[in-house]
Amino acid sequence: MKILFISPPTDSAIKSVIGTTGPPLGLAYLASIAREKGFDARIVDSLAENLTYSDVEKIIKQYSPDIIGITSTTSMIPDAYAVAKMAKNISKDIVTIIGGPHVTFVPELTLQESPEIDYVVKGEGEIAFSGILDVLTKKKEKRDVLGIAYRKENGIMNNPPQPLIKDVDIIPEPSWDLLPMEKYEIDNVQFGTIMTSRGCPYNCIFCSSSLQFGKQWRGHSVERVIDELKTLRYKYNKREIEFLDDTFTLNMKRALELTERIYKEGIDIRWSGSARVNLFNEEIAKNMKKAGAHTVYFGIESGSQATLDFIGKNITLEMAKSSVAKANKAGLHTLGSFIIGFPDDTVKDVKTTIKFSKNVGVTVAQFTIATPYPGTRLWDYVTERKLLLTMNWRKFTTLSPVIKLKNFTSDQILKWLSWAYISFYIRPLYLIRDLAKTHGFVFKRLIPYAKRAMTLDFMGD
Ligand code: B12
Ligand code: SF4
Repeated sequence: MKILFISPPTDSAIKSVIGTTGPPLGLAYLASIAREKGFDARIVDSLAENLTYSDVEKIIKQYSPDIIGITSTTSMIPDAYAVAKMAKNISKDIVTIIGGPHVTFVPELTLQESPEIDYVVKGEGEIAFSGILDVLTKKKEKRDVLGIAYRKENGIMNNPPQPLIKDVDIIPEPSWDLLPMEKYEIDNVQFGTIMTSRGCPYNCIFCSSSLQFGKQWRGHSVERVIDELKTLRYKYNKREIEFLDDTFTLNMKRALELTERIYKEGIDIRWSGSARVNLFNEEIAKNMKKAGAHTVYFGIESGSQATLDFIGKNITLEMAKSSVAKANKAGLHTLGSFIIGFPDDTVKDVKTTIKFSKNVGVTVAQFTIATPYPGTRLWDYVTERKLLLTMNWRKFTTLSPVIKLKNFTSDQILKWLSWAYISFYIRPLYLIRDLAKTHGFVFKRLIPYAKRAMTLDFMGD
């Protein structure tokens, strides 16, 4: 049997917002699962290959798959539906499966919105997906596969969730060979991604990924990570690597061990990863730097303690200052993420956040508008109070207002977003030059994002 995995083409504004893309890692893991079970698999990364719908249609016709597996975030879901429709138009016999951080939390709605989707996989996908393959090869019954939703006569069946994979080392390495690896590059530097752990026990109101991979942190063994890094570096010539873990430093002991090993093995990569300001110290900062890290991301989110408390961030402004200082001292760039436009935010809160972004010491700042992704506490908060302005999923990019705010109109919050970028970046010109000189990768990726925010040209798609 043949499976075609597709990251859909998108005509929306997102592509120009993000400026670049990375490998669809989820599909690469799933392809490995399919291959282990003896299926023939291919992956289409439409974003990386700049494919249009008609290109994808041609590929489907040529490859003639039995199964199509589509991945999607919230803002791309209309594109995912379009791909499913295209597949069914080509042949009604193609089985369509979808997964990812959107459909996980709205499985029934997904099946209602897209009659061309046969199965929804919720949460971590590997085991549930493998279960569907067993159903399709008649080894299992649908009702026995946890973590999926599907159509049945007179309705939709939404099975209970699949338990999290305890030992993540049982997941095979991603099928990099099925991806257009050479296309992932920035300024002629080959770029790759790795996820060394899954899950995060914190409960930030806006966070979708910690719900997708669960509240239980599970790390790959140091050996496994080193193997993957070596493959990326020596087989695919990736010199720049982004660690995609929700919080790389969540298990500080392991983060220290891992960075020590990267250093000892002499793997010459430059990389970036995320930390929490309450889970960071001088030792880890030094180790990260020694192991080739150039940037650490901190979710600082707000300069207003009241907003931080609303988010449930469990950090203080002092922690933020102190951790940023430690990272800077170790020679790391620091990227602070800030969110404005929570439902009750006041002008003072937003001003305080912008001011804090400049005082906290981060070298780079990313500002976004609070966006209630399905599944999150913010989604519940907003929908319970009828504050959702639109169900047009394309607008869920974090750069378009989708919440009715108490103290701002949509236009006003957009202007504040724009002002946040201008205010942060127009200030220290010396710093921008400095970062550009050192080819700060993260900074480069942020430029298109900031540019769009500053031109306020991101309302439509
Ligand atoms: C890397 C990344 C990016 C890269 C994307 C590269 C790429 N081609 O994938 C870039 C920088 C381009 C990007 C952009 C954006 N991103 Co982003 N990104 C991530 C990040 C950090 C990692 C994604 C990843 O590789 N995960 C690892 C893999 C293994 O997980 P996965 O893809 O979810 O796949 C697993 C399951 O979901 C499931 N699954 C997924 N697809 C499928 C398909 C099938 C058929 C099946 C069976 C199962 C299945 O099984 C997989 C294996 O377990 C996640 C956070 C996270 N921890 O996941 C955010 C995340 C996906 N991004 C998010 C957002 C909001 C965005 C942006 C809108 C902009 C922004 N403000 O950040 C844009 C929109 C991009 C778009 N095209 O829609 C949100 C999505 C929330 C949502 N509901 O949509 C996330 C979850 C972060 C968050 N805020 O919580 N992003
Ligand atoms: S710490 Fe990060 S990954 Fe964890 S819940 Fe908060 S935002 Fe999500």
